[in-house]
Order: sequence, then C-alpha cells, then structure tokens
Amino acid sequence: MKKPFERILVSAALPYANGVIHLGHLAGCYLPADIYVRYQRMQKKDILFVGGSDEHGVAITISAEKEKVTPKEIIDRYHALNKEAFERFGMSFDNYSRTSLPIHHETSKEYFLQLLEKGFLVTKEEEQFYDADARMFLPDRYVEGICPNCGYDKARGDQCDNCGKYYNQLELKEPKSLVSGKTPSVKKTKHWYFKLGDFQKKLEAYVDAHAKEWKDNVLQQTRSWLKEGLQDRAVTRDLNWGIPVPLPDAEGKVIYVWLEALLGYISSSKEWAQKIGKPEQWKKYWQSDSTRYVAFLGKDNIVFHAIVFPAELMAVGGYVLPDNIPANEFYNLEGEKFSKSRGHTIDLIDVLKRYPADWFRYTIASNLPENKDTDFYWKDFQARVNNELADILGNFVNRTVTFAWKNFEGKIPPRGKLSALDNAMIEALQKAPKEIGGLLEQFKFKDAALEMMNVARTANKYFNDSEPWKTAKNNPEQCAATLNICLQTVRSLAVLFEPLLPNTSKKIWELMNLNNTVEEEAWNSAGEMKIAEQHQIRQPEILFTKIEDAVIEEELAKLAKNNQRETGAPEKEYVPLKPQVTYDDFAKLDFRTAKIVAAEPVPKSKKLLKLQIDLGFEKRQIVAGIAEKLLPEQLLGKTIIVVANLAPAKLMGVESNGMLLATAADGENFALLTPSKEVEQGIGIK
Ligand code: B3M
Ligand code: ZN
Repeated sequence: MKKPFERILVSAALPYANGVIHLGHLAGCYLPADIYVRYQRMQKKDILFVGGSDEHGVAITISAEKEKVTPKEIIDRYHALNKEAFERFGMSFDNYSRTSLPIHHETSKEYFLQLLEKGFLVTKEEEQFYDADARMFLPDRYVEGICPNCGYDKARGDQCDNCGKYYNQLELKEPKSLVSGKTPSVKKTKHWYFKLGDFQKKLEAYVDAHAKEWKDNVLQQTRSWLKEGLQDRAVTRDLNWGIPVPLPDAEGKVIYVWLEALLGYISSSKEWAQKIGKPEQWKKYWQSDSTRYVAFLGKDNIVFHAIVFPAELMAVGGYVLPDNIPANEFYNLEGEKFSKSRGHTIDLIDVLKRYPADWFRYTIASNLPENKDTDFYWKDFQARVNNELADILGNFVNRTVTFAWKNFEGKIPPRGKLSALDNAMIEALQKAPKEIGGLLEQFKFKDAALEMMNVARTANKYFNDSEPWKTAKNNPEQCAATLNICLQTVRSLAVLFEPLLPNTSKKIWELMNLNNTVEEEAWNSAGEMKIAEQHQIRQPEILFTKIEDAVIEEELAKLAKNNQRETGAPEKEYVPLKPQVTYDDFAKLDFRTAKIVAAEPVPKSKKLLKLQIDLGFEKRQIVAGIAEKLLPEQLLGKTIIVVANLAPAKLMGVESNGMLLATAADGENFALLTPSKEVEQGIGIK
C-alpha cells in the first residue's frame, strides 16, 4: 500500500533531438505538465520536474544520414534548439537533461546489468537482414519492401503503414536496405530480450489499482495491450549509435532506445541532484513510497509509460511507478497534421520571438486535445488574444489601475462598509482557488483555463455593476470599497493565472508593486484580500495589444506559401525507374476493364475498401487501399482497370482477387485509372 504522498515527481516525455518541437508537442504534453507543476509549487508541494532530450535510436541516425552529418551534430543542434524553444515557451523544468550524457549512460548500463542479474533478460539468436556494403544489421526502419499481407510496396521492416500489420522482418518481400539501396542478406544475430511477459499479472493489478484516476484513452489503450498478452521484447539492437551493451560478448550492440530513454527521467533527476550539490537527493523522489509520480506524454507514447516503464521499474524494485499518465490526443494545425516535410508547421522559436509565449499558452490551453484531437487556428489565436486576454483580463486590470490613479493617486483606498455586490465579488474570489485547483488536480486544464478567465469576467461585471465612475461623485466611500476590492482582485488574478500565464502574472505583480514574486505566493491566497490600504501601485501599463487582421492574414499566407513550396518540391524528385523488363514480362499481366458494382469499408481498417467488380464474364471481389482517398459511393458504377490474373491474397483477412490501377500518389495527385470513354467490361488492355 502506498502512503499518503508527501512529494510529487513529474516527468515530461523526452523529445527526440532530431527535429524542433512544434505546437502539437506543447499541447500534447508540455503545457499541461508545466501548468500542473507551477500550480503544485504554489500549493507549496515538494515537487521535482524533469525532462530532457532523447538522443539515441534509429530516429537520430536516419536524420543524420539524410543530412549527411554525424548523429552527434544532429543531437547537439536539436537539443539546443528544443531547450531554447522550451525556455521561450516558459517551461519551468527543474532540469532539462540529455540521454547522451555520461550520467545517463552509466545509469542505463547499471540498470541493464541489474536486469540480467535478476534473471529478466534472456538471449535469443535470430536471423535478421544484414547490409554487407554498410556492414551493419538493419533495424526495422532501415529496410523497406513489399508487405507480406497487402502488397504495399513501401512497407517497413516491422510494420506496414498501409494495412497496419505487424510481422517479422524476414517476412518482408523484396527487401531493400535504405542504407545501400541493395538487397540485404540474412545473417544470424544474438539479442537480449526483456521478459515483459513475466509482468502480465503484476501490471494488470497495477492498472486496476489506478483505473479510477486514469483518463479513458489511457486506460483503454493500456488494457487492450494487456488483453493481447505481453511477450518478451528485444532490448538490444545492432547499431553503432546508442549505449553499448555492457557485456563482453555484445560488440556492436546497443541498448534499445526505449528501454533506456525511459530511464532518462531518473538520470535527469540524478543530474539535478548533482547540480544542487546533493547527489543523493534524487532518491527522495524515486525511491520512496510517499511520492506521487505523474508522467506527461502524448498519446503515441502511452504503452511505453503504462506498461514498459512500470515493468522496467518493477523488475529492479524499489522505485515509484507512475501514478498517473494524463496523455493527451493530437493537436493539429489548421485542420491538418503538423508536417515538417510538407511545410505544414509553425517555426516555434520564430513565433515565440514575435508573439508573447502567454498568448500561445492561453490559446492552446483553451482548446487542449484532452479527449479528442483539436487544432491550432491562427484566427482562433487572434480571437483568444483580442476578445479574451485583451478585452477581459487586460481590460479589467487596466480599467482598475487607471481608475485608482485618477481617483486615489494610485493608492489602495479603504474598504469600509460593504454592499451586496461587494460581498458577492469577495465570495467569488474566495471560491476560485479551490474550484480551479480542483480542476488542475484532476488534469482538467482546459476547464481550469476557462474558470480562470471566468474570474476576470465576473470582475468586469462587478466593475460595471458597481459604476464607480458614478459613486466617485455621489458615494465616495462606496467608490473606495469598490476599488479596494477590484485592486485585490487584480492581485488574485495574478496568482490564479500564474500556472497558465506566468509572464502576464509577473507583469501584473510588478504593476501592483508587491513584494516577493508571484510564484512565491501561496495558491490559496488568491481567495484573500491581502493588499494593505494605502499601498502604492505603479502606473498603468497595457498588458495585451490586439492582433490586427492583416497580421493573421500574413501568417496564413506564409503557411500557404510553405505548403506550396514544400509540396511542390517532391514532385520534381521523380521516383526512380524500376529495372527494365522484357515484353514477355509485361505480357504476363492481364489487365481488364471492370465495373464496380458494390463498395464497402473493410471493418477495422482505415485504408481498405472491399469492392465487388463485374468483369462481364465473371464477378469477383477485390480489396483496395483507397479508403482514405475515395468514399464507397464515389466508386459505384465506375469502370476501372484491374490486373485480373494476380494471385489471390488476403488483406486483413478479406480475400482479394485482383488489383485496381491508380496513381501511386496522395492528395491532388491521387486518381483512379479509368478508360477515356465508356466501354464494356472485361475488355483486355495492351
Ligand atoms: N522520444 C518519443 C517521441 O519523441 C520518445 C519519447 C521518449 S519518453 C522517454 O515521440
Ligand atoms: Zn500491408
């Protein structure tokens, strides 16, 4: 049984240092983590917040090869850029580490040896593709070939992106090494496997124990993995970039990136402890049964944090396990996925130089993908800044401070006797920290952002209803009370908004000329009226400027231009021609015209459609990977061209007798091949 918690440990997933993070990452994982941590700090909780760069694995080596530089150059560049992006965004990590540091290598090697000693590693010899030219075994992402299941010709070594099937590398047809471009040979290699299956029962109990607190999306994914049954997993790779396996008979082998990257949270904590001069302090968080551990990450990392990491920690024992894994869904851009290669992205460092981070923090928080995918829209950004930050929060602070200068020389007037309106405002303030705090404790950041702004909405209404511009003339005591409460509210808003808008809160704090810093204030003090009468505030200062339409138009135009340039570029890079074939080779294929008489989706497949076609002399069923391109009803009645003598195959368990012809392209360039005029079915093609 866990003791009531005394301290909190928070980790945020380590982004691969092979590209710059974008708004999607911030929404999926980092902004929620930062809001949570800032809030808990104001609750005066003992808390440690760690992160860092994931700098090993095939993701890094492939980027290095593409750019023709060393992996080291890649990680140094992107670690620095991501660190800068996070700083500009206001992330308040206690430590932002790197998995390439000696401290992490040591931690991982020690851990690997512990696993071995405890009997959780077994070796297995397996055949794998080997590139003789490059003198390397080919990890899954380094081979491409034809999917054994659906025939898709860009299938990866371990998985087909078309039909989703997982298979053993050696089942791939016509494999090609992405390193040399040649056909790899098959060679035996030895690997260490983690006995993940041994943890099935313990993990089930662990998940059940947390089921009530976990978000639905996290629970469902985790349980569906457990239902399939856990298998041993290879935790070494033949690669020359990574943490060498610390054993004599393991030359050329490194620890699998996911096994060690998760330990990166521990080594980041160790590095933090060293930096503060208390090298053992990390244990207080990791090796204690009174720590609450919250791991923030995006939805694509759930299984690693809900299954692999807890199993890793259980295996060695004595560590806290994640108590919660509040993973978000995806955050897209203007209705489409972020894509660097297509130019459909926003350069984070660039925009954070041009707009205050708080504007993005507010826009993202107000529309977090907590339960479903959501989008960043430039127009929404403008509306949030102009209509909410400026018109509600900024307006209230500004009108209050301006009024205090005009009527009270910038000093807090006395409160005196209170009206019903005053009492209602005071009550709203008293309730706010508890209500908003409750939402933050439950990881409901979007609702919390709304409630924060609602306090400012209430305050504006109070100002309006109290009409201090009138009472200034006919009831100066009431006017003083109103302004006292408004100024107290300004202070409270600074406290309440700190987790979400740290820079704005700091500005408000300075404006109010208060001691300490707003971060040092206690969260619950937002419900109190702490500013003394006669306290002198500073001159008004505009908190938020409005964004003109033209500015947003420019951002949208820039995005459209990038999209065009980037999508235009690859078209010029034609796919290289396949090797020559003879006429006889060609003549073996029997192309025919056929009419589509029925079309329906294949259950559980995003890509596949089941078609009934009429060849005139016979009817048959084919399965085609075009569900994302065309709707069944767009296909009905169309005459198409099929390869009619292709051997039957099963795609996701559905029989296919032939293949239709279409351009091998996405988007605008996707097209079905059809005869140029209506012709009969079953006609041959030459
Ligand atoms: N680097 C995956 C990613 O960037 C991975 C997360 C590691 S968390 C230990 O999506
Ligand atoms: Zn496939």
